[in-house]
This record gives sequence, structure tokens and C-alpha cells, in this order.
Amino acid sequence: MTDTLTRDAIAQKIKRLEYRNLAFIDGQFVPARSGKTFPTLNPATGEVLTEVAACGSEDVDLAVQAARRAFNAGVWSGLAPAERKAIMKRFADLIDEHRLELAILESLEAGKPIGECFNVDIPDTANTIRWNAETADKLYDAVAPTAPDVVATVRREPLGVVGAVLPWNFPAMMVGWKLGPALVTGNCVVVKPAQLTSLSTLRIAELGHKAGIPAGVLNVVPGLGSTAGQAIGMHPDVDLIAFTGSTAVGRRFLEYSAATNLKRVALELGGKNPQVVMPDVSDLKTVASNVLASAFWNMGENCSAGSRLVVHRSIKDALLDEMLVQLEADWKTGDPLDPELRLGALIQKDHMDKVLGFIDRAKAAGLTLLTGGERILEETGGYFVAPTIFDEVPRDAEIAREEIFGPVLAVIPFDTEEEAIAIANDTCYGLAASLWSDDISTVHRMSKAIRAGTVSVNCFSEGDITTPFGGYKQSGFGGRDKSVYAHEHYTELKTTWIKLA
Ligand code: TAP
Repeated sequence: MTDTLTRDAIAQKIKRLEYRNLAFIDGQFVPARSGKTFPTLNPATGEVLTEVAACGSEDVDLAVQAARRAFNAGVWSGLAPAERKAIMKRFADLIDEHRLELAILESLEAGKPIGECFNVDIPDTANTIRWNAETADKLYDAVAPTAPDVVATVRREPLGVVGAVLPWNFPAMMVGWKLGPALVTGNCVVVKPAQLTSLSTLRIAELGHKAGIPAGVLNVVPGLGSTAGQAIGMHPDVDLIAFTGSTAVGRRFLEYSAATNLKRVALELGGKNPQVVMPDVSDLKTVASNVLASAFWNMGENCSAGSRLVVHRSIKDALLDEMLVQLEADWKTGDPLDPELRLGALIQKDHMDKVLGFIDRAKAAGLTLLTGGERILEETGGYFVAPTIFDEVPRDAEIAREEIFGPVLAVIPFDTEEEAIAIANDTCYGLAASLWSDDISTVHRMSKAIRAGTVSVNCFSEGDITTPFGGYKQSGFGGRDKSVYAHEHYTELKTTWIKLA
């Protein structure tokens, strides 16, 4: 890895930046059949970066056909696992080698702080591909415990063609989370990135091809959800939809499946995640810094953002005081390309207006605004919102219930452990939760009682690549991302029952 993150290195790289803005189908960059394009913007300035091919159902069909041809030909699924492993490891190496370029694309298009893109998002993407690659020749299938006159094998086989439809908040990471398990298990993939963030995904696909992934195995169709996204969802020759995005759109994919070929559907959806702080915690400084990071990392545009602080009344004010001091010192908002800053722009004007709408209604309802609560840096033309904290939020308030997907934290006090658990679970979501306590019994009791796919104790985290990630209730459906558990929904179980003579 040769890239370093300095202002000079960023400026030099931007001068030489070339956007991949066509669809990537069957190993080639091609325009949309219709010739249509859509603009992609820098949300920190409001300026157009480039025009991207707007794929429609015709392009999706071409991509699915290419993927099916590649699958049937066995150019990928037919390789020895060790060969797939070698190609995927080269793919991961190329992502590492292009770390700064990919981080800049992520930052420019999504408004994300470059430091996070460079130090977290792109390394995580490479690591996910590499870790999955390593599993290729290490996982075994099974032989069933049948009677002696039978041999029955239970094997995992690839599904065929996977459609991956993705969100804009972690464009590269989400591609990695889908491609890693989909490719290592032998599938061919058609990716539709969010229309707001196609550029890093297109470059990643090109790097995959350069690494040796055969034509047709990895295709990218940029476009709108209502056209390209729907076309993938409705396509009769797609075997699985691997979707990350909102619960509302996730539901649509279940409808598409039901209306067409009963394709498998795996959904990673929204969250309204609690951070529960018990009164026995001794280190409020550490709790404060983690609570802030959980709420505001990636400007709160994070499915697992801890957007509800459920804190014992006896320590609430002390914790909030510490949080306000740290917020002022450590959480500066500004140019996403400044490596010193931790907060960038929200993804687009419509989304910023939505976030400000939640804030305005909370103010109008008389909730106590502790800090933030407004658009800032408007003179830049970018979509910046100050990190915002509301205190004493009733659990039925809109900002305590809805996923805002912005830098807004609702503080909800409690008096008893039972009340804390009830508040934590009082949501239609169940993606992630944090629990803070110095008492081991409290930790065991409460982490069991909280209904969420991941409960992080005395930290905030989505785990790492070794642990499954996904949601209870309306946060997820049909499988988990990450770890070997992710392989399950990318494969079918094949029983071969052999009667011996
Ligand atoms: P969505 O609006 O749901 O969009 C996700 C993807 O679906 C985009 O590619 C979108 O295309 C496409 N889409 C939109 N409408 C569609 C339709 N009618 N048919 C088919 N496809 C359609 O989500 P978002 O705003 O990009 O991302 C934010 C959401 O993602 C939040 O709820 C967040 O919690 C969730 N999220 C969850 C996770 C995990 S791991 N659980 C991780 C990240 C984000 P367009 O770009 O054209 O709209």
C-alpha cells in the first residue's frame, strides 16, 4: 500500500482522476442503450461531477443475460475454489493499491470525510473480499448420517445470478459485503449502485475484471431505483436479490419476487438503534466519546447509528456535559476532502431538507434542543447540518421513533432496568444496540433482553468480518451480511442420495 493521506496527495490524485461513468456489462464499459444519462453531484459544493449512464430494463436484461451466460459456461463457478481464491485476493490487492483514488471518489460523491473513506471504508472493502476469498478452499460440505446402504452428501451450490441493489451511505463497503460472499460461492452478479454514488462501484468492478474475474461475472448497471432497480427486482432470471437500503424499498423487493419468479430476497434495512447507559458506568469520558461516534459517525447516515441515547437519569446530565465538551473539541464539520475533519456533507439537498424537517418539528413540539439544530456552511453550496442533540425526548416523539439518517441524537432518560429494556425494544427495528455497564451480570441480562442483531457492550460496533451483521424485526429479512453465515443465502443446499448396491 503506497498511498498516504495528505492534502498534497489528495490534490495530485484529483488532478488525474478519471470517472468511470458508463455501465459495466460483460467485461466492457458501455453506454445505456437509450443513450440517457443522469448527473452525479458533489454534495459538499452542489456541483455536477459527471454524467452517468442511466440504465433501464434493456440494459439490466443485457447484464443479466451476460451473467447467466457466464454462470452456465462455468467460467467462474466451475473454477477450482483455490483458483477463485487467488483471483479474489488479487482483486482485494488492487482495491488496496487504489485506496486513495477510491477514497476520493467516495468522498467526492457521498460527502463523506476522506479520513473515514481512506482509513475505514476502502480497507474494509478490500478486507471483506480477501477474507471471503480465503474461505474458498477451507469450508467443507457434509455427508449425512444415513443407514449403511446409502451415501448422502449435502453440498452448497451457487444460486446463479445475484442482483445486488445498494444504498449511498457506504457505497464501496456495501459492494464488498455483497460481492465477497456472492463471488466466493460461485455466483455471477449484477450490481445496481445508488444513483447518487455509482463512481467507486464502477471503478471497483473494473479492478475486479483486471484481477481476472471473467467477463459477465461482475456487472454494474448504474441507474434509478424506479427503473434499473425495479428491472432487477422483476427480472425472471435473477435468482437472489441482495439488497441494502430502506425498509420501504426492501418491502418492494418482496413484492417483485412474489410477482415474478420467487427469487430469494435478502434484505439489510434501517434501524433506530438504542445506546443504553446504565448508572454503574465509571468512565463517563469513554462513554461520551463512543456515544458521539455512534450517533454522528458518517453524519448519522448509518443504518446502525445509535440515534437514541437511553441513559439513567442519575448520570444523564454529567454524561451530556462531557459529550458537549467533546463534541465541540473533536467533531468539526466542513470540506469532506480535509483529512482533519470528522464530519462532511449530507448526501443531497432533498435528504438535508428531510433531516431539517425532523429537527424543525421537534423544535416546534417544544423538545429541548441542547446543541446544533440547523443547516451550516450554506455559503459553500453544500448540504451540511450541525450535529444535533435533543434532551428529555419522550419515547413516542417522532425523533425517538423514526430513522432520521442524519446527525440527530434523541436523549431518553430512564429510572429502572426494566424501563431501559422496554425503551430499547420499543421500535419496529432491531439492527444494532450498545450497552454500557461495568457490571457483568447486568451486561449478560440486558444484552440478552435487547432485541437486535448486534449488541455491542462497552463500545459501539458492527463487529468485524468474522461476525454476522443484520437485523431483527423490520431491520432485516432472509439472511445476514458478513462472516461465513453470509454464504448461506448465496447458496442452495443440494442433497445427493446414493443408494449402494
Ligand atoms: P433506499 O432509498 O431504500 O435505496 C436503496 C437502493 O434501492 C438504491 O439503489 C435505490 O435506487 C433502490 N431503489 C429505490 N427505489 C426502488 C424501487 N422502487 N425499486 C427498486 N429499487 C429501488 O435507501 P438509501 O436511501 O439509498 O439508503 C438509506 C437506507 O439504507 C436507510 O434506511 C439505512 O438504514 C439503510 N441501510 C441499511 C444498511 C444495513 S447493513 N442494514 C446499511 C446501509 C444502509 P436510487 O438510488 O435510484 O434511489
